[in-house]
Amino acid sequence: MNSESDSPTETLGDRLWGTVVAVQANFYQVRLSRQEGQMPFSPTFPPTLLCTRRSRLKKIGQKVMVGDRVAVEPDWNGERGAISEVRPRRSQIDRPPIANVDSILLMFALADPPLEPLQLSRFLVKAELTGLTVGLCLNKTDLVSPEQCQDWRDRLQTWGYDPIFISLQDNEDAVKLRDFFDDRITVVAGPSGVGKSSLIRHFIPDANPRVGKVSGKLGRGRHTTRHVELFQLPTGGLLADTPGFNQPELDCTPAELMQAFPEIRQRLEMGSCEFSDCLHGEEPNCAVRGDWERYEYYLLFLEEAIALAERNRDRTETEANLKPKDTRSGEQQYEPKLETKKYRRVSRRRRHQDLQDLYREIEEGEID
Ligand SMILES: Nc1nc2c(ncn2[C@@H]2O[C@H](COP(=O)(O)OP(=O)(O)OP(=O)(O)O)[C@@H](O)[C@H]2O)c(=O)[nH]1
Ligand SMILES: [Mg+2]
Ligand SMILES: [Zn+2]
Repeated sequence: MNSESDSPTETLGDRLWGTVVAVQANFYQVRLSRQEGQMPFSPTFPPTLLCTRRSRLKKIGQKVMVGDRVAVEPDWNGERGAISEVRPRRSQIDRPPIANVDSILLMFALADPPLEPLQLSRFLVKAELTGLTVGLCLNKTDLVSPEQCQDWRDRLQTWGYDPIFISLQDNEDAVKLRDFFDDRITVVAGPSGVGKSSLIRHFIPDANPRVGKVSGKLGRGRHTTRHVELFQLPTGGLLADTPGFNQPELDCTPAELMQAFPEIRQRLEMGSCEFSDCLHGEEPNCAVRGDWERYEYYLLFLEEAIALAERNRDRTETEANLKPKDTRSGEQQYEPKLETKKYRRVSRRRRHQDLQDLYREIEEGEID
């Protein structure tokens, strides 16, 4: 691994290719891929170039987001660039909004904050639901005994995971993560205080991932909550820090939930349940139910998934058949609705709205 192998050489005519690493209002920071015969830090083409978006892309409504692979045409003597094409996205996550993410590294601490199996499971399930590669890193080994580390290792292996144990107090330790990060886009996620930003600072000392100061006006974390940036590792790969949160919402269907447990996947590979639509609860002759540690967590999450499915069904039925009508007395009543509404369009519009809010805040100087 070396810094010259960070991304494949790509050129097309006069255009350069690169990856968007940050978005600031209508400007994009693009990290360029190295061109043949060009030094990685050539003065003519710096490794990152501040770019605008060609108006043709604006006209066709082509958005540019962090993680996008883009073609860039040099402008103003190579000091600036203009994005002229966006490659189709391989993947996209919404929180934080990043395209082409390959993997999620879940980071937890062995102590301070304490490692809680239910919370860890919630994060693991949430990460598995994305369908991306999931890695698990347990930090702060310096705060626990080697025996405690070994106990966690054994326990998590029965869950189907092989965590990487590190302490960021030990300068050599984080090297264990390099192969996981190699040549891909990784999002580092996990609860607050486990060492996510410290990890990024460890690899990229001048990256300075922003640590939240509370913004007076909105009373919420400045930078940490919304600002998205990819940091380039000297050994290859791009990392995104995320703000810690403690209770991820699972919002999945029961069928999706089953697939998010390695223990269930493994049991279904070995045998099948009597009913093809088995939820692995009370059904007879279930191949999944049994004495495995996280079965009770599965049942707990299943209840949530079923409740969510019921809420969605009720809402769909109500909204499909009825439309709200204001009565003369000012009360709202429902009356049959003539036209059916497509719910997906609403959520897409809402997602779009989130980004619009973000841009507006950037322009208003809320986030920089
Ligand atoms: N003892 C010990 N402390 C650590 C280690 N790694 C990080 N810390 C400390 O843990 C605290 C939290 O670290 P951060 O990197 O800010 O944690 P974070 O995950 O980014 O937290 P949020 O941004 O709130 O989500 C800091 O005081 C770090 O110095 C470690 O390996 N051992
Ligand atoms: Mg942080
Ligand atoms: Zn079953």
